[in-house]
Amino acid sequence: MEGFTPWPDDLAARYEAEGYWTGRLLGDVLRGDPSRTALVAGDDRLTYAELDARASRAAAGFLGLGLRRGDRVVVQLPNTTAFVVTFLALVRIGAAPVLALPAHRESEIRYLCELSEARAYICADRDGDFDYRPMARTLPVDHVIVDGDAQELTALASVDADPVPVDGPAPSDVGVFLLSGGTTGLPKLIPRTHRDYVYNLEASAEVCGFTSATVYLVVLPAAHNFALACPGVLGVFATGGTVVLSPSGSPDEAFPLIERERATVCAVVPPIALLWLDAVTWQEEDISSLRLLQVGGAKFAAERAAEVPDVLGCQVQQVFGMAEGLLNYTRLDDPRDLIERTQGRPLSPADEIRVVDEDGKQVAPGEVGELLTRGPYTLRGYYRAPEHNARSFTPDGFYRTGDLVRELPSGNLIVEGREKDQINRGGDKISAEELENHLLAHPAVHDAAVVGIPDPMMGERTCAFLVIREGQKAPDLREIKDFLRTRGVAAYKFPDRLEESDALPRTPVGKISKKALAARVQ
Ligand code: OOB
Repeated sequence: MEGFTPWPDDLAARYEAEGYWTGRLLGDVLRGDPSRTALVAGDDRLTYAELDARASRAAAGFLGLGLRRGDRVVVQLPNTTAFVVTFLALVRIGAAPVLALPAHRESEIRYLCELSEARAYICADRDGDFDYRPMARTLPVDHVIVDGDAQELTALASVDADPVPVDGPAPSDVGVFLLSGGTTGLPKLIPRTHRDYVYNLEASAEVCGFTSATVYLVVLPAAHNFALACPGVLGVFATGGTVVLSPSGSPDEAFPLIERERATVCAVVPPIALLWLDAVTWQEEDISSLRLLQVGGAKFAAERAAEVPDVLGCQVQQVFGMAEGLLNYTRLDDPRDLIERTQGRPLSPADEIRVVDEDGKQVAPGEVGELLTRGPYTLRGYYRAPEHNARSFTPDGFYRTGDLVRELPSGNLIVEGREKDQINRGGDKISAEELENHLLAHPAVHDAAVVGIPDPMMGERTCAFLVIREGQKAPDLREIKDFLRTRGVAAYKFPDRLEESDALPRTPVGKISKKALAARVQ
């Protein structure tokens, strides 16, 4: 595929020879007993046989529409049966889903359709009070497919045909595109091949002890890597367990599902874990079936991690992962101290880790530095982004994560901070530059800079510093949010706080000093 950077031949040969890469495909992950429950979502309860049949029929339907191996399809669906069936059907025919989040709006979706030259866009009719259809009608794609009330558009339910033999993808094909958190003006697409993503989910399932007895509750968007494949929905399918979809992580929705389905595992971001630690005092449900709570996406404080076993009655696992690839997990049998204080260690024996200083030199053991990595499931380049790739990778193919870490003698990593210009708002990633560009488009704004400010619940919140044009009235936070909404920006990127400034502080080389700005709001 043009725009995709493959692994070099010598490493590819090694990953195959050492068994990391197999011939297994994403479309073949349904490996449970045909009569057992694979998926519970709303009123749906599907066995492996039923889910497999649904995916085969949808795959035939997509072929009937003219979608083919190598095509890209932007998929924006909430945690519903439709998401799971659509994902499986597309990967079976080798059309790669581009996994947008339900919170994305026109600015993000249009860009994703254009960058990927998507053939189709698949969405729900609505999400709360947001109607996806007016936006969908304006997108540059051949097919708009809607789950629910499709109006004059193509209904997802009508994309259904008798199964046909499928000339499937090759294991080395790009199977799915994930979204990067973003550090530049525009988000980036992460191509994940069938063989690297299958390894990602299978190895994760093994490390996390998933079996056919696992009942996995999904509370994060299933389109996010953590809930999809770490080990996530796909890791459960590959080991024959049951996936239960929850619309959100709110205890009102999640706890009754845990009780009813006897869920054993759940993956959450730290704000949800904190909420659950409080919620047990007022929620009445029995959540004693829970055996493992995976916490990741942002740093989870050691003190809070230590409370999980007593308060929620289950083990805690810290997960420090990224859509780009590398996954770090605390192991289920790690000493308590490592589980609480560290963000885990690399999933694979073939993951290569370097911790380096500003000059790219390895730091002394135990010192803080930037984490670089390469391995059998870490990308070698963002899709169609040659200039960005030149900066994001070392000449020998290590991905520069932008995360500052310390490596312990055990190999466990502690995340100490971040070098990239990104805000991590409770696991949601916001590119400062992307938001600044939107703010600069406001007629009253002369200059803008965005920084994260510490927050006990979210880890960080977003603070925007604005320099107002002479003679203009400064917009307040509500006006700025309305302005961003009209521009079609996802709401999680809206600033939480505005500060007016006469001028932005600069570093000696003339760049805006985010450190000085962050210090101002402390
Ligand atoms: C996960 O993936 P992304 O792509 O949304 O974000 C990756 C970034 C990391 O580079 C790091 O900055 C931050 O999120 N992060 C953490 C963390 N987990 C992720 N920072 C501190 N502590 C952690 N435990 O967020 C993701 C992907 C797969 C599994 C889990 C999380």
